[in-house]
Amino acid sequence: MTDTAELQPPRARRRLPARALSGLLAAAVVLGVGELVAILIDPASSPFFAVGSTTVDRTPAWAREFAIHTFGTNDKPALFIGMTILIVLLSMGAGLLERPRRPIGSAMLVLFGLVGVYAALSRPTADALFAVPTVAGVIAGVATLRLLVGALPPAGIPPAGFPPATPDGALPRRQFMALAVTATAIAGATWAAGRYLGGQLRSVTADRLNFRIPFVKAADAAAPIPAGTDVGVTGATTFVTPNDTFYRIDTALQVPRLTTGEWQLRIHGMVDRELTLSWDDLARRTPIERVVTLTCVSNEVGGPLAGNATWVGYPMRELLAEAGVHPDADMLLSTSVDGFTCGTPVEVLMDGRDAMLAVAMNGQPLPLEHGYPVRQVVPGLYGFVSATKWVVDWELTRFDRAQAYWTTRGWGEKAPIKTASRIDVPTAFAPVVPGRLLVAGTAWAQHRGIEKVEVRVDNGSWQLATLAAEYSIDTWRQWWWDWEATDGSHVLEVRATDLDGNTQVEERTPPIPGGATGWHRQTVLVR
Ligand SMILES: Nc1nc2c(c(=O)[nH]1)N[C@H]1C(S)=C(S)[C@@H](COP(=O)(O)O)O[C@H]1N2
Ligand SMILES: [Mo]
Repeated sequence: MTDTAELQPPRARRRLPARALSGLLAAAVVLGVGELVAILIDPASSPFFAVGSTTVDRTPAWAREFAIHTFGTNDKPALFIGMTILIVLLSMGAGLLERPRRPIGSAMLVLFGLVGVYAALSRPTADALFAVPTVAGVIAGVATLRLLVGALPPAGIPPAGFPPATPDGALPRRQFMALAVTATAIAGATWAAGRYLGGQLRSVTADRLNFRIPFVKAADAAAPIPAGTDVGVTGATTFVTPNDTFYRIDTALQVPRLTTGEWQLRIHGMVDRELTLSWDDLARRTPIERVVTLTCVSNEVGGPLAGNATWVGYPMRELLAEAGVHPDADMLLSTSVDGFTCGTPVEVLMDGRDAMLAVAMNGQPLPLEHGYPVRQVVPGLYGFVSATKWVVDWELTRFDRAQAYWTTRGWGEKAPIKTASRIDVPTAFAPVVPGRLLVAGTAWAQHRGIEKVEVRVDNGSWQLATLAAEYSIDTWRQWWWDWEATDGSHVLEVRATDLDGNTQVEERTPPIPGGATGWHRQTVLVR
């Protein structure tokens, strides 16, 4: 043992960084090459995004809630950062373990590759070719690792035929550096080319620029938004949410790119007539324009996951009637081009409310993140059971036969939006001076409508807030209340009552399975 240690070149331990770097570069080459090859197959087949998406799909409900609660709509960047940290650590480990005659690191890369292949093949839209980007990436990555580690002076006794390390390690070091720079360049170039060309090849920008918002006849237009739907207080929720601040929630790590030319909607299952609609078939129909407030079931009490927009679209009811829904079909299972599904009660879609296949949002073609070119908007239901973006398939089925994406993950089956209210101003712990103060916020109970909003201070008696003008029962309603603020710390609370007479309950329950309950509370420091 002592012998071997003595034979060890003095610089052996210093090579740890080089080994770790080798592993890191090998992993970068796997991901870069994988990304480039994926453009030939499908963006969803890229090893990085396939693993990310499969992680999202396999995330247990509590972890998703934790992620949304902690990171809000930044849950995607948070996932990417987490994945990157894990990849960096594992690949450095692989590099440290790799030896010319003991390719443990290479074996680890192959193992990670198997995970990547498994993830790619389990994408909802996958075929066998989805394995190719990861396999190509791993081959390139293992070659990179072998070359880099092979160029390092041996750490122990030089194997037969291998030149012993020069005293200063000059030659192997230069060779290693050259290889490392090459590997960095390859990884960077393939990744950049994959992302860039993938985006160009599947660009929908031109399609969206040429998109003509359907002309809505006066009789089918949304009623004008009266003055007075807004409270007009800085910090209070505006009645219409601009597209660029509209909350975005979905499982799509890469925004699906679907042109109007590629878009089709297949209607099948328990129907009299199967239909496949092209964009032109859809655009021939008569559009309606409506103002509807969307809400995410994951919204915590007082949370930001709700938005209100003017939508132009085609009534879902008419398309369902055309297909002829069987009387015993009670679920519309809608599928997005990326495989996400929603199960919506047929009854709700046929009961006369303005459920639509929306194609425009606030006077713009749908933004890509909000479902371009076609998404569903169903007043009164949470997004996860109704608001399928990039929708391409409708299957008429039954709740006792089929399950949608979130119901298989512990969420409710049928999910009407719960009555909710929120204090927007003053914000939590905002410094406030004593005197008259406007408390303002929003409240919603889509498709039932808001009857009243009440506010109380420090467990006092409930006071009626003033309601802003009502637009419709499908939209939220802003409110304000005059408060004579006195010195000290105070707790403001709000509760709303809908037009069915349901008042929000005090009991706090989490968003899962059917939406949070409880009163929004704001602590205010007055001095
Ligand atoms: N294709 C697809 N559509 C989807 C989702 C999704 O993950 N994928 N999420 C749903 C959920 S949970 C909500 S709350 C709404 C949010 O719509 P928005 O992002 O336009 O606000 O979209 C719904 N439609
Ligand atoms: Mo949601």
